[in-house]
Amino acid sequence: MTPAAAARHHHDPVDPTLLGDVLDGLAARPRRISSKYFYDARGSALFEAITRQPEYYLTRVELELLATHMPAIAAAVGPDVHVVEYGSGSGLKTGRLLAGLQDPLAYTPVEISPAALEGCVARLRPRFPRVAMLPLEADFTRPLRLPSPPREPTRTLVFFPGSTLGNFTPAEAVKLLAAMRETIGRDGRALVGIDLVKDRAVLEAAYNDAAGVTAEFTLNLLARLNRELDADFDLSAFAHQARYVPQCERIETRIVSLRPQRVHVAGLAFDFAEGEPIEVEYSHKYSDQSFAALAARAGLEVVDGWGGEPEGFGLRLLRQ
Ligand code: AVI
Repeated sequence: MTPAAAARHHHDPVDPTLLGDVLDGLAARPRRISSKYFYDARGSALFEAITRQPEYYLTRVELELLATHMPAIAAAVGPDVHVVEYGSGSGLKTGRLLAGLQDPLAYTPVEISPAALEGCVARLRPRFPRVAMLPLEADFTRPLRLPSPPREPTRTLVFFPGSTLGNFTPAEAVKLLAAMRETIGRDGRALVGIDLVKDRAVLEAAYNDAAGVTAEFTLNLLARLNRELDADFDLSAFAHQARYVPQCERIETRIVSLRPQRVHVAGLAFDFAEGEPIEVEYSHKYSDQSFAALAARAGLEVVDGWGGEPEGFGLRLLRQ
């Protein structure tokens, strides 16, 4: 048995979806593994650490926007809403939203991970005893059947902060926004955080922090594959690379092989040339025009917004 296999508990079953996606992705050209696989326990902790890096302005600015503009957001959204959050986050942004809205009726975090859902609700329940906590274990990229609040809400408000939308390709983002449109219904709203197109140096610094936390976050994917798929990636022989591609208005993150090498995953061999990349993440950046056009493809209209060029990040309110 390899050390990686020994480190994995015997009773931990291999996730067949992860295995299939990774084998397909490594066989493809260019090689590609989805950024959704970054978030094991260590990856989630490293992401939290990224949000505290001085170069990673996204989280800081979005929290400031919520602090400054919450009264205007609350007025635009109205009272007695059912807040539905896509993902369950750290709770910091959610706390600001729930504290600032007028008598929110219910809160539904939507997550695939039951542990993350439980943690989120356990953190928020004591702070918001009057808000019904109705967690939903589901994949938010599909239309959702929402749990019913104790009373009829005025409307549903989907909250999708963090520019997580930017991690989807434009086609996937349109599908996700269309699913969101179904979920909010006729009179609902969606409050979406988007990172804005800006100076290349600022963008690249945010994804190449000086402390190396983002590099560790990216390479943790290989550590996960070593542990969960009995792979033998040598983490010192691969490097994190994040570059802004202006034609596509996105940061593209890759894991690059530093030398010719053979890697095994679940008993299969993969040969890497020196410099050969695995594409792992897109982080799309938007202008007001490009975001409005994306939303329109999903049948949604931008009706309000907070944050623009000076802040470098925006919150946008959408409706059908
Ligand atoms: C979660 N998501 C919006 C982050 C981003 O900015 O694309 C993930 C991340 N990747 C590297 N740093 C942060």
